[in-house]
Amino acid sequence: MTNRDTGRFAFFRQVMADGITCMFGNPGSSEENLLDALNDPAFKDFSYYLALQEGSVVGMADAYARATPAVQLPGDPAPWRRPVLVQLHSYAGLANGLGMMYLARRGYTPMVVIAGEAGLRYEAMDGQMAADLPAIARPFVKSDQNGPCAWRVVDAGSLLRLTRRAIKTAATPPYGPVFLALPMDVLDQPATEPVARTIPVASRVLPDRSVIAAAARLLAAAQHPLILMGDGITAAGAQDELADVATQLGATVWGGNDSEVNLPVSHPLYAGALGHMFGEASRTVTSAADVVLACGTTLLPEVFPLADGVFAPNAKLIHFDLNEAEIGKNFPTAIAALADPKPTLAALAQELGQIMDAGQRATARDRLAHQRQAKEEARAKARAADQTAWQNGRLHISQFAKALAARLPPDAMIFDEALTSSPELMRYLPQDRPGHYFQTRAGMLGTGLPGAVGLKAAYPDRLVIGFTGDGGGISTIQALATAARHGLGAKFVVCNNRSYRILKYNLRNYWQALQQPANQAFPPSFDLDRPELRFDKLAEGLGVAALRVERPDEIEPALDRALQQPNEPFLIDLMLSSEL
Ligand SMILES: Cc1ncc(C[n+]2csc(CCOP(=O)(O)OP(=O)(O)O)c2C)c(N)n1
Repeated sequence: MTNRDTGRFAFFRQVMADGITCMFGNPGSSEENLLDALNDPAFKDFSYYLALQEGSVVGMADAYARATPAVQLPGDPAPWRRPVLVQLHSYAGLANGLGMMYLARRGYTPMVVIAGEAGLRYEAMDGQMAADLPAIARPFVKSDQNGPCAWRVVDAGSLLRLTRRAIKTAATPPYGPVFLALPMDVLDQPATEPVARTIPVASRVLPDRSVIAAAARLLAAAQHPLILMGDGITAAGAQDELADVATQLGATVWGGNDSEVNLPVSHPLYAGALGHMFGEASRTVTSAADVVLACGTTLLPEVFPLADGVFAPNAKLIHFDLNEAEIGKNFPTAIAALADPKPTLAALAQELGQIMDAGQRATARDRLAHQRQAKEEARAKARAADQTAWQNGRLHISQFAKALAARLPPDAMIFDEALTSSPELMRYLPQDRPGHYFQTRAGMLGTGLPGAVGLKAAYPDRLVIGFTGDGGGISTIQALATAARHGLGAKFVVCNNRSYRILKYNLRNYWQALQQPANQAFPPSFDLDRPELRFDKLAEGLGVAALRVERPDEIEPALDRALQQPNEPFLIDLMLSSEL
């Protein structure tokens, strides 16, 4: 038996046979035999993206997987989304990566995380770094009917079986991260299993016609229909079907866990995301409806949700989702069905087309016209306010956004962790094409810089721009070194307001709820002005050229410089006001 017949080589043969071509990681001694195998010429087409802290490793991998479409390779019965492969080091690397794994779980990212262990033979010794890795990973991985999907390979005869199980589970909707612990001595044993192709479970689930018909009847008769949607729409590729249902009903569409382009932002019926913080803020929208169609979303994902009074007392809730756990989780439903949004919304649109009468259609058209006008007016007002802000001669984020928008090619990709700067930025930047705009999600800080690197790894030929706040940027600043090392020419913009500004907004809300004055002092820990964070200098220290922009007249030259070399990563440190 040659060395190449051992598990550490077989592992990569298996993942490559499944069409996985790269891995994001940060190495340690307990993965050394696995990484050593990668030097084999057989794996020369397999890329290892090194990131210098695990938050960055998993953040990059998450964005890479979000941007990577389903593909059909020879032998596949249908296209499917390959999970992204992540390698972390023992408990130490795994623990550092857990926050971003939570992001991947909430965001339904197909992801296989592996970590090495010194070896089963040391089991009784409790040596340095000994830890129950699957137990650490369990709360952060996808669960199936058998429980949380975190496993440990203890026998060489099941290495590929478990590798395939991990790939299949991560890649079967609803997607999510799974974990596999790989002890070194198991990987050093001969692999006895043949490589066999993995196939995820086909799950284009369409409910019975009677269920669709009942939902269509409720929606057609609604006076105030509302659609709540989330990233389950993008996971199913159901944007067109959603637009069709919304348009027929003239129903406004709001995002729940909405961080992808689930409906083009310019669609007249798209009203925005409900927001991630306060159920009280969402209630104005949710309680005004008499029939609510929820599809591909959690209800509701705020940090401080409302337990009661979310929906009107007699409102009817219809919930279609591929994640059974989300359906009827918090609120009673009138119709609840395990359903893939794409065929289900297509069937619903067809049914509505047949049953809506002339009066219902006319009312739906009125609703649409009214919503279109309200949206256009709000947008014009916001843009006018931006113009006024430009008069005072100070750098304003919307000025930068407008200048950048004028230069973006149609296939540019944007990763948005601009947080409090995001609304002004996104008034000008496109968010209409699925797969071209990605927002941060799940409350994990530091997704912006690694997010841009992950997108650029997935699409090296496209212009990728990642926005972050200074708080987010500093927490995963090492991502820049990955861009420099691997020649990933992503462009980074730090919206530097020298504060954790969102925490100030949220605390002000809290004061308001307690009827306290709004002009109190904020905790000093919300400020990032001491020491001054020089992102331009930090970037240069990590191998990325950078410029600081402090005045409006510096915007155009900075953009000229940033966009000059497509393959060169570049950072703009945008000095914004810290005012609320
Ligand atoms: C890992 C992690 N640490 C802390 C937080 C809490 N937190 C959420 S937003 C935020 C501040 C973000 O500041 P910044 O990125 O500068 O954006 P800004 O609010 O100024 O727009 C913090 C500290 C978090 N969500 N995750």
